[in-house]
Amino acid sequence: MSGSSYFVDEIMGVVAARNPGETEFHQAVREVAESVDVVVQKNSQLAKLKVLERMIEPERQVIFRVPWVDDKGDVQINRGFRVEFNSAIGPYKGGLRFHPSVYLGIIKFLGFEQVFKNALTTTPIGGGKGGSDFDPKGKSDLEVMRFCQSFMSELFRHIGEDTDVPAGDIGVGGREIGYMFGQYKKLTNKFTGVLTGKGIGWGGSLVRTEATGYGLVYYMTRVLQDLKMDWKGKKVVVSGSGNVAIYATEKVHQLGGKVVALSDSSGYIVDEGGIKLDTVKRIKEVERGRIKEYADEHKSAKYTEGCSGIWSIPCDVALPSATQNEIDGKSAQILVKNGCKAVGEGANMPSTPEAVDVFQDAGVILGPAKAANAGGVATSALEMCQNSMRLDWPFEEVDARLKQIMNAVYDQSRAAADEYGLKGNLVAGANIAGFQKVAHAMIAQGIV
Ligand code: NDP
Ligand code: 2IT
Repeated sequence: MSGSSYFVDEIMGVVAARNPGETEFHQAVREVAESVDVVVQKNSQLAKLKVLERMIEPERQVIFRVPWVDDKGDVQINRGFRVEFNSAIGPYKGGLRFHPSVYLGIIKFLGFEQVFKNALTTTPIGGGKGGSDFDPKGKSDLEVMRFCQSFMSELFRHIGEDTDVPAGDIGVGGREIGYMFGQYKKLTNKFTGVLTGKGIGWGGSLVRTEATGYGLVYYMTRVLQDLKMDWKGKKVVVSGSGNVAIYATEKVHQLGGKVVALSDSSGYIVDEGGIKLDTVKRIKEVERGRIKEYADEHKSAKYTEGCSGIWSIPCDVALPSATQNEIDGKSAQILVKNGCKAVGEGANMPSTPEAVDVFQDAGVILGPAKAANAGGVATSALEMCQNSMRLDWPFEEVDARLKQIMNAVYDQSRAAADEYGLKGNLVAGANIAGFQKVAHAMIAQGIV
């Protein structure tokens, strides 16, 4: 794709001038602008009503101080964010990320992408994102609790079950959601579906824990079908070893594939016989340890320091599920050279623009994050639905709905790509389909 169109240049000029230094946000906007250029050229109303120009400006952004006291009695100060990006099709919805790299540019790229992703899910949710530069790694449960309580002591006034419904992302799982929910309930005296990813038995939905990883594999099953392939006997490399990576691995194994590698920010493990997921779940979910410990327990496995080397392992399918820009152009070239046929983005924006070009030029099918990892937020929407009804659906029902949604995400993206003569370009297809749905709602609701 070329960024040379007048429309794209104009959008990018505005984004760069108004959001200086926020490079991840610029990257996310450029990709969407390049994809929807053809749509805007065809429909003069979109240009006249400045629909994309409005979409790139968040409806509301909140930045706040998060003071807390560590176990030594020292005062710590972090920064909290919530960016409420777009509410055209429903309440703001999107996760909270706790990671030392968090700054406004990360939250804005995530919030912007969430708008289109959520539109693709077929459920009525707008887009938002939040988080903090707090690092949960190495903190005690009590420190995490005190941080979460302080974070919610400000966030609570901006959210609500019909306004903005946060959830998890990197560094935010069931433990953190529990502490934040407890504080929200105490401050408001209300038990509502204000957060998703809650525990089972107190408002959480079955399948939400598994949903992003399972959904990614359901989506990639459709990609493989188009390539006249299935998972049986396929070698799969998954990066990360958190929530998304673990449940993507579980579903690949259930469908007959073999995941041979996982990673964390320190390094990666290779186990050619197939990753033993019970060990990973214990190390990561129970002990909160490092992936290196897997190789100490399983002599069949080898650990290597540094995470980018994971892409040099030959595989049929790659599922990057750690973080943004984890596959650069060079890593993409190695994957292609080693015969990788398809890439499914479990993480948000894991492929750099150079990597995307390499995959597309080589005919490797790329399932973009907005579509491929939409199963997590889609199941959050199902949790909201169950909370509103004050009912809990069985596992099989939520899983069947998730599968149905992932099929719909895929069908809409493929149809949009076909309509604009971009057959097989699921990146453009997802961007166009998501954009059209949000644009339609924004136009109907006037200039607000
Ligand atoms: P977790 O916190 O559970 O796990 C994150 C994993 O990625 C860990 O293995 C972590 O390693 C690794 N990682 C994080 N940051 C970096 C980094 N800068 N460099 C290398 N590795 C890193 O998060 P999730 O599994 O929930 O999220 C993973 C990705 O999936 C993110 O991009 C997230 O936005 C996306 N996503 C998550 C959804 C969800 O429902 N949870 C839904 C849709 C997308 P370490 O422990 O060393 O930090
Ligand atoms: O990136 C994502 O879609 C998520 N982190 C999940 C958000 C949610 O609201 O479930």
